[in-house]
Parts: sequence; structure tokens; C-alpha cells
Amino acid sequence: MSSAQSSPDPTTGAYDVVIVGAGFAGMYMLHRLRGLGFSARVYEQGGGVGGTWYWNRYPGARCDVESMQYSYSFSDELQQEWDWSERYAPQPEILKYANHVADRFDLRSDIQFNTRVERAAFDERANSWSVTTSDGKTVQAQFIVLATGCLSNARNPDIKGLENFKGAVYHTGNWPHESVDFTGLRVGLIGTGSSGIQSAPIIAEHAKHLTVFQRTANFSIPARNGALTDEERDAFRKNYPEIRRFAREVARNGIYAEQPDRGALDDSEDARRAKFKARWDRGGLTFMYVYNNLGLDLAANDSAANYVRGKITEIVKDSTTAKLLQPNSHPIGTKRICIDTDYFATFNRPNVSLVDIKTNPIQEITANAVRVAGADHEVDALVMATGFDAMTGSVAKIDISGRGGEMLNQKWAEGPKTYLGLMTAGFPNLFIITGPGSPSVLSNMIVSIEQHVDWIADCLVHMRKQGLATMEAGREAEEKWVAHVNEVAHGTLYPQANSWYMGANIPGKPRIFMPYIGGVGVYRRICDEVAAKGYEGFVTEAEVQSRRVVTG
Ligand code: N01
Repeated sequence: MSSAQSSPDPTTGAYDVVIVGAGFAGMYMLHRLRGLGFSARVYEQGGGVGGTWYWNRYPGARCDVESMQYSYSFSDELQQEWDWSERYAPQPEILKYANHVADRFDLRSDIQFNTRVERAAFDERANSWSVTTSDGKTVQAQFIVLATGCLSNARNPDIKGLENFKGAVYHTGNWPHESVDFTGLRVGLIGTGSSGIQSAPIIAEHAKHLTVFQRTANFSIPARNGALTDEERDAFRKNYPEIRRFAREVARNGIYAEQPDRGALDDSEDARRAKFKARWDRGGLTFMYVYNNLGLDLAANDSAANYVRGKITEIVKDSTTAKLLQPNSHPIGTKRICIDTDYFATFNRPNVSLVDIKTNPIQEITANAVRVAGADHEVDALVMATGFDAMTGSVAKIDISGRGGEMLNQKWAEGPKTYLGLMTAGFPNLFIITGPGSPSVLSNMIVSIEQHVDWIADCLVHMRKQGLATMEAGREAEEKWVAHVNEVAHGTLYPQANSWYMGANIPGKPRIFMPYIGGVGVYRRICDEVAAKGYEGFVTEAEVQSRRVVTG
């Protein structure tokens, strides 16, 4: 176990690596780098570790990947010793786990909290990054790793009159640390993605009245959460080597589960219904993996979508509400599928109502109401479950300038461009963890984080051994990769939805399918092959002679 605090270079004060963010990616990156003898400094804007799990403290927040799999695999002692209490861990438990990891591996001494990285500029003469933080200081580092998270830039939409609202306004992605009590209040909830769908049932239990404002009806599958038994935990622990291998190499989404061997239309209608029922009853994300073509073939997709629409009709008693809750604007799964506990049943409560803001968008928010189609829905508090400027939002908040002073935001104005999602041409020695162009948000994030961190760590060791001063994505390799990412996405149904994968939730954001949908196993093999071929497609510069060569 590595634990010693990093010391910067005694003469220059420079670090080998600056890491931005102390979520699951930043913490593991720091741990790996220390173990390899690199000095590293982490800057974290929050007051503690955990990233997304530090900020998303809304009622009902929990992970929708099973806890035994949504956990680090790099330390066998850790995975054998940590006791997850439930099938899907609630946010406080995941945050406790993040804190446990920080303590166990003694990470805090290299993390500066409550500090934002505001600027990073590449100095071409020194071949190093100048990193300026919100405390007004600037440090130098040979490398910078953006571990800034994909869903970390919470976004309040621009709704007329929001600033006039007299009650409290909360955003699920930036929830207060003190407890919020909705008892006796009329609460308005805007947004029906994963966050809205998880929080609505809990808010409804406490509020006097909950009004849910729905723009796009969403598909959601029951979580079937429950306490984990010792036997269940032991079964995972005994089989961890195989479970982790399978998640990394075989499962497309980094989750160990039974893999589909056929398409939906290869089964008779009865057999299909029986399989959907079995998955619905079991609950969880793997509903979409009952067949191998639900993301590819519209007729196959319709069969799953119809099944879920039928379930909504069964659960929701009021037929008008049930109809409104049935998604009909996108194929199932093309917006991130939601996992819920009693979401649809919540609409059977007498204190819950649903307002359609697709047909009639919100006209205005007044001092005490949300006005839709001329009617004022009075509320005392508002919960914005309106999502994030996903994947690129937190990178864009940092002023990053590369070779020749090129700004990353300008380079990405038409959509993010990366080679393997790891680096972007013109920005040497800058790595992105789970960036656009990698499987990232389409996968179990921890599997993808560990893969990227390990790849970057190996790359830095390679550079040290070879005496390389810089490495960056080659322009041609980057263009080919961007084209490949696009081509694979457009072979699926995913681009048909107005999803945050496409940047569609942010007015003016380019419509590009950002993550790589080829699957984590395929992607890992590509990354490993590139490295094995001497980092093919990357451009390197040697330390002494400052000679630029295209490797591979
Ligand atoms: O955000 P979202 P989220 N007026 O973008 C609506 C992960 N996550 O925080 O669909 C009115 O999905 C918007 O409407 P529309 C997970 O990957 C995981 O819920 O754009 N409405 C939508 O209904 C997830 O996918 C977990 O028409 C507006 C909602 O707000 C991702 O985070 C839990 C609006 C936003 O939904 C994001 O989820 C939570 C406007 N101007 C999150 N703007 C788990 O692990 C937006 N909306 C379980």
C-alpha cells in the first residue's frame, strides 16, 4: 500500500501530475500514481471526497448499479472487507465508502479541498502545465488529469420568472448538506429523469402535495432493492475474480449479468412476454439485456417498450395519468433507462399530481406558483431535477489552453473531439478520465474509471522509461476515432432520442452522440492494442532533443 504524501520538486515546486477532482476517478488516479513514485496534487471543489456522491444528496438518491459491482476492484482486501448493506447502496453509504477509501489509502494529504481549478495553460517551452486555482495560486505539473466527472455540472434551466419564486429552490445535483424537511409543504418537482424518478416517491411521503412537471415521460424499471444477506455478499466475494473479469472483458456495460443470446423477434410472443416479465420481476438495469438487439432494431425495441407501457397502465389507477406517464417519444433505453422504487405507484397517492409540460410548456414561475396553460400550480418549494451539462460541462468550466494558445472550448465548439476519449490533439500531457469518446456513462462507471486510470498510469510509466517529455493525440488518429464513435452510434437507435448523451438537454449544445457505444470489452482491447503498438496514433516528444515523432 502506498501512502506517503507527494512532495513537489524541491527546486521548482512542480508536481509530476495535477489531478482535477477527488471523486472515484481522482482518488484512484492519485493512489496509482503514488504507488508508481509520481508526485501528484489533487484539487477538489467540494469539501470532501466522493464527487457525484458528494453533491447528489437528494431524497432517494442511490446507485442503480448493484453495490457489489459498483465498487473498486483494485484492492482485494477492500472488496472482501467492505460490507454493502443493500442491493443498491443509498447515497450516504456510497459517500461513506468513498471516505473509507480516502482514509484507508491515506489519500487526503494530497487533496486540496474547496479549491476549483480555474485555468490550465500548456507552456510549450517548458513542456508543462501551469494550473491556476480558485485560491489564486498557480502550480506547474508535467501532466494534468481531468477527473472532473460526467454528471457533475448541475444545470438550472432558464425558466422565465424562476428568480421571482419566494420559496426554496433545490437542485438534485447540488443538494444541501443539512436535511431538507418538506413536511406540510406543497412541492413542485421539475424533471423526470433518474433523479426526479428516485426522489418523487420519497418527497411525496412527506410533502402536503407533490406536483410533478413532466416534459418527457420516461421508461423506468423497478429496482427491487432490498437488504443484502451474508450469503449474497459471500457469493460475490468468492467469485470476485470471475465477476470482475467478466465485467471488464465480456459485458458491454461493465456489469456482470446473464448475456442475451438472441434477438427479441426470435422468440414467440408468449416466450418474449415471459422473459420480459422475469426481468421486470427481478428488477434493475439488466432489463435492457434480455435480448441482444433492443438497442438496434426498432421492432425489437417496441416489444420491450410496449411491455413497460403495459406495466404503467397496470400500476397507475387513473387512466389519463397512466397515459401521460407512458413514454412515446423515444425508443426504450435510448435515454438512460431509470430504475425506481414505487415511482409509478406514487401517482396513485391523493397528494400527488402530474402536469404535462410537453404539450403546454411552463409559461412562467411566479412568486408562489408554476404557471402552465394559464393555470397556477401553487407550490411552497421547487425541486429542479433538471440534470447536467453532461460529459463536457465540467471540462468546459476550466479555461484550458494548449499548443499555440488554442482554447479547448473553442476546439470543442462543434462537439468534443478526442482520441480514445483519453486525449485531445493539441493538448499534450492532458488526460481525461471517462471522457467523451469512451464508454463512460454507458457503463458501470467504476469499471471504466479503473480501466482509464490503469491505462494512464501505464502510459506515464512508459513515458518515464522512454524519456518522453510529451504525448498527445495525433490529429489523424483523433479524426478517425471521432468518425468511428459516430459511426457505431449511428448504427444504433440511440441518436433518435433527445438525450443528454446527445447534448440535447442543453440549448445550443452541438448534437453529437458523446460516449463510445462499442462496449467496454471491445474498447479495452482497442486501448490495450494501441499501447502495445507503442501508443499508436499518439505523438510524442523526447525529453532532451525535443524531437517530435509519430509513434506506432
Ligand atoms: O437528469 P436528466 P437526471 N423544462 O437529464 C427535464 C445519472 N443518475 O439528474 O427529458 C422542463 O436525465 C428533462 O426533460 P427532457 C443517470 O445516468 C443516476 O435525472 O429533456 N423540464 C428530464 O426529464 C442519469 O441519466 C442515478 O424533456 C426540463 C429531466 O429534467 C443522469 O444521471 C441517479 C427542462 C432531467 O433528466 C442524469 O439524471 C440520478 C426544462 N427546461 C442520476 N430541462 C442512479 O444511479 C430539463 N428538464 C440511480
